[in-house]
Amino acid sequence: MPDARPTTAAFDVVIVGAGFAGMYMLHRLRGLGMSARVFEAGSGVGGTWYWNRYPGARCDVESMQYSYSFSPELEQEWQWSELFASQPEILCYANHVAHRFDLRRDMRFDTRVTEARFDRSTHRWTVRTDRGDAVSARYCVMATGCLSTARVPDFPGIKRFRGRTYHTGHWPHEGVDFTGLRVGVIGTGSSAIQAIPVIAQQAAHVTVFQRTPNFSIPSRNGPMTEAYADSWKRDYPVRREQARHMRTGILNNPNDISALEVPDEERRRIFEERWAAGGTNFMAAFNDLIVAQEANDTAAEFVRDKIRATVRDPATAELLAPKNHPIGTKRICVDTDYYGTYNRPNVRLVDARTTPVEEITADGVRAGDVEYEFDAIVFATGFDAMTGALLNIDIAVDGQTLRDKWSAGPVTYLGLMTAGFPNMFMITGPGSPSVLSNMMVSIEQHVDWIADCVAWLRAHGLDCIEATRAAEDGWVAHGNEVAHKTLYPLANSWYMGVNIPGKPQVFMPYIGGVGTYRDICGEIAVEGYRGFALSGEAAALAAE
Ligand code: N01
Repeated sequence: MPDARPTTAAFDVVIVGAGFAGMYMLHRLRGLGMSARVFEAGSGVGGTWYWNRYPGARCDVESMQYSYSFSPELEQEWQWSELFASQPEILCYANHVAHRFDLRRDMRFDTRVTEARFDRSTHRWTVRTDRGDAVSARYCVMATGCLSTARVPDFPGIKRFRGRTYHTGHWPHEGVDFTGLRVGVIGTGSSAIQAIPVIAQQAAHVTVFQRTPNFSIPSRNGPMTEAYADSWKRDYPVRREQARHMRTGILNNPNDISALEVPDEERRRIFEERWAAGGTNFMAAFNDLIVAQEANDTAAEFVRDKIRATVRDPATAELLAPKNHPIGTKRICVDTDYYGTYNRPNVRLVDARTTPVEEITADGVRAGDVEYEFDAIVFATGFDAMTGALLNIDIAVDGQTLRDKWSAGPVTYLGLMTAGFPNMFMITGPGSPSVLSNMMVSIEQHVDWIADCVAWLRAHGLDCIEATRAAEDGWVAHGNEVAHKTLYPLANSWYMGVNIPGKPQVFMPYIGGVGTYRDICGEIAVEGYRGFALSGEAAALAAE
């Protein structure tokens, strides 16, 4: 039934989220002469970089590659100070972009979108917010981010704790001074691995509760030299274009031979070279690390040996060495002195697999039979990834909600749209390379595809686009087939939804590669949006 409640404003497009995706989407739509309104729950732009302000937060994609490519002037004028930019610097960049392109005038901050309804008779969405806005829009673009719904496990007793608690994904803007404090950190994912070394330098004592050890590669971060930045800036158009066709959207110098093709000594030399260079490029050392268990084992054992060589206490080293998942199948971490931090006298590791965190007490954490006393607890416990932010909004069409439709896991066509929800686009949605890629490259590709699509619809007298069930089924089947050719489904990862109790366990991102995916999206558009049902005045006239 159409929603009879009045709306107060009408736009061509409503964009949900003012992270890098929402910002660029707005810029592109303005270029098409379309009106748009951005709603953002935070008080500023930057998305993930607005919220994740924990100590040590930085990007694990090189600064020269983790930046917008849409404006040659912007990429030439901006100066990064480090090889891997820190959270404050990336947030500063986001603010610079918002200012430079005058984006804020179409953004409403501190405003959370709560509900979206589509009316098939008008082909328009009505979008409502927690501040009472009710706006109408032809299209709705969900730029809600893949890792924006922070999650604290349901530990009994959290409210009893007398000290302070923090989640890495919701860090206080004024920062936290841990000087002299006893700190408990729960979790050892990317966020914890970045935060622990920094917190340990400040706190009196840090206890880390580790359920699953992770593989981490040293970042080898350092100051950006002028020569290095210039080498990129001189060659940006060529390098950006190459990156767009890489598997991960990152120029990572892939070595196109099998780890099993080379003698042990040569393999070790190549791993040593990658380890010394640092960063996620380690996983590009050979072409089969993520598809062949035996090849993967060689890389995993190499990293385990590095951990053993770094951590002085053999029992701690063994506990830190991951043995239950292939390397790279949980998101590989990048660190600055993570393993070395366990040599500090003020850092202790607790095995939360054999002694799980059972409750939070007034004074700390009880794991197994031991109560650990803390002044502060840091939950580095991750996110309801990829679907959490979308499903927190009450989205419905013809009485069907997105929550119902995705009750067995997210299904999409290209990760861009989901059948039954016309005119609603997702940026880096489930079913697209998203979190397996350089997000900047994937965001720009999706935004450009969506902008070109709505411009094409307008030019063809159409105003409604919807993924067909058949196309969606085909894409989901293809995504599953590709995922199951890899080792990824072997890990209990948030890629699979395993970290959220009751969440359906399906491999959510598309692992076919950024370049392949871009080609598929491009071909579908060129063929007049194959797999999408199109309607509007022109379609109606043609049918008569
Ligand atoms: O979250 P996570 P994150 N008891 O889900 C543990 C991106 N990112 O915020 O693995 C004890 O990875 C959980 O244990 P387990 C990046 O894509 C990027 O660290 O479920 N422990 C795990 O150790 C990353 O992958 C950057 O057994 C519990 C941890 O909490 C993603 O964000 C930096 C528990 C959660 O790890 C998420 O990373 C930071 C419990 N009950 C993040 N429940 C860079 O660019 C959960 N855990 C560098």
